[in-house]
Amino acid sequence: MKRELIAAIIVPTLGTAAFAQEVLPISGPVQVITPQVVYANPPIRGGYQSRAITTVYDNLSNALANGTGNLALGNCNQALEDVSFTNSPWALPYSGPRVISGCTFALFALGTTPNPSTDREFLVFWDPADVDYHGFSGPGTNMIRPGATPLGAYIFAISGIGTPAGQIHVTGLNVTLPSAANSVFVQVGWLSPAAGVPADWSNLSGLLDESCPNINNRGLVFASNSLASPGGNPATIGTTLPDFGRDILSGAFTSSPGACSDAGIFIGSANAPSTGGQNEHRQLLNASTGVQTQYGYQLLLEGDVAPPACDPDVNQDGATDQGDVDYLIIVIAGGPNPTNINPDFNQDGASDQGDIDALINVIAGGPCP
Ligand SMILES: [Ca+2]
Ligand SMILES: [Ca+2]
Ligand SMILES: [Ca+2]
Ligand SMILES: [Ca+2]
Repeated sequence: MKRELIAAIIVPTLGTAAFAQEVLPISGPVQVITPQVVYANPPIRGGYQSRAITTVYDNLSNALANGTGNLALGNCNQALEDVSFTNSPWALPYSGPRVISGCTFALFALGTTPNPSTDREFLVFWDPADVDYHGFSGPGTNMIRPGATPLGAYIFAISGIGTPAGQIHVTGLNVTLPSAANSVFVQVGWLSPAAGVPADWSNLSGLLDESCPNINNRGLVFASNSLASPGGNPATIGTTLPDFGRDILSGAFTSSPGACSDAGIFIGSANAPSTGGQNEHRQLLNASTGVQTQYGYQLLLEGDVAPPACDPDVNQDGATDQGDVDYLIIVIAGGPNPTNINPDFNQDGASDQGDIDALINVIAGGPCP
């Protein structure tokens, strides 16, 4: 049980088709039917039209090809990863709604084949205001504010995952980020079916799939999309700190943190993230590719991204007025275009009267096309 890293084979399974609900474990697509999401909170979505669904955080898509995607974390049933939208389409000052609607996450299983009667998988999304790797109330305390309400919590009862498990793709999530937050924390792991719907996700004591000390058959998969060196950012879209929370279920440790007495809770510490021992404020460095590399939890998040706002100051003189309309008319008529703007202002593929009309509308205070 001292072995903390267990190599697990993750078969590349993530397809490009956008199915409504799917999982892609090692043996091919398996539908995640709606009832398999047994709990979702909060089921609220704002009244706006969906735009393009795109990746807003990615520490997963390159991992199988680049040789880092087969590193699984044992001795724990849950992890807590920070996701910053720095280096993401959602980076502030992004002003549109930010709703996480899809997620791909990686789990591993050894021994018995996971099934809904013995295992459930969960994803919980936290407001960064409710989480601190250093301990929410100081060193030695829970990283998550006790009793806090998550931004969203999902339990999956997935059939058909073989051993080892792989990348699980789920859609239909509905997690709205606070407008001022440039990050979100993701709590992920394995829940006992007997746990039902936990009343307090900050404390899963007695509710995880395995008890403490665990038998090390259920874990989480880490990787580096970027092959960043130690201290760097393993994600290629978005950013994660080296830190993560690891709720250790090892019988090798007898004193807190990381002991059976705090199983189900992530215990914070003030120090830099540890690479070993029983400290639950951790980081993971590995050299599976021959070079020491910073790893993070293998995770990809998707959501709506509004197109960039249009710029009606097409002649770039600092004012938005009739001069811009005149400028666009000339460009569309085949005249000079010294500011090198794209005359297809409404982005419909043609440069014509419709663009002039759209520009007039924007200058009059209307929305960008
Ligand atoms: Ca991290
Ligand atoms: Ca713990
Ligand atoms: Ca102008
Ligand atoms: Ca046009």
